[in-house]
Amino acid sequence: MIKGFIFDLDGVITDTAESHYMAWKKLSDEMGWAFDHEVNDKLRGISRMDSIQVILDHNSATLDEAAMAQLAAKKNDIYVASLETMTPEDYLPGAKELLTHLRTEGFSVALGSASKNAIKVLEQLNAAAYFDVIGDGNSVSKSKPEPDIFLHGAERLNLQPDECIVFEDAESGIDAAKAGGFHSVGIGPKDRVGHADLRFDTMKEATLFEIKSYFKD
Ligand code: B16
Ligand code: MG
Repeated sequence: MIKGFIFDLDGVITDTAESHYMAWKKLSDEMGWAFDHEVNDKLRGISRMDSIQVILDHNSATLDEAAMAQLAAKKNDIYVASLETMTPEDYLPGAKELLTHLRTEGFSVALGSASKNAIKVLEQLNAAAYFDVIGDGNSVSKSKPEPDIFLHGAERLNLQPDECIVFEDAESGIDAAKAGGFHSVGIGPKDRVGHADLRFDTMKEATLFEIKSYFKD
């Protein structure tokens, strides 16, 4: 029986992918690295340090750990500054409605984000009250596709993985949900999240009615 929901943040509750893109693009331009939306899509759901490694690999470049950390911090400063303009108007269509519905129906709800800026994003959206548990990039050391962030959420909600549905927009996020024994809902195209139990193109279609009809018993 489904008792809880665990939500990814970026790409499910709000669309920060473009803000991450702008920040990585600025850094890449300064460094003379190639970076485009196709590479940016590979960064969905993965940690900041894994992200810079993907960009380096794309450019056949190498840097030592300290230099990578320094550049990742620089990118983060640009990204965090861009979050200042985010407001409670910036939920993805349908996300706030679903979170509200889950609250009125008494489901347990956790956040399971790879982002170390998740609290800041929730503050900007005024979304903290929708979550019983907040799991973010500071909560676990192994990032998606490892299931740790979702297992952390389920444990804190006092639920078993098979009592929870994970919502994710990243291929690595659905992999993580499956590895942990969770039910999964993918938000986005088939070639990215087609391996989820249930998939919607956008959060707008992901109503509690649709979800309940699919996961009944
Ligand atoms: P930060 P999610 C992820 O958030 C993003 O999808 C991913 O692009 C980003 O690299 C990662 O957070 C780390 O973010 O640099 O803010 O710690 O989708 O897991 O909510
Ligand atoms: Mg995401």
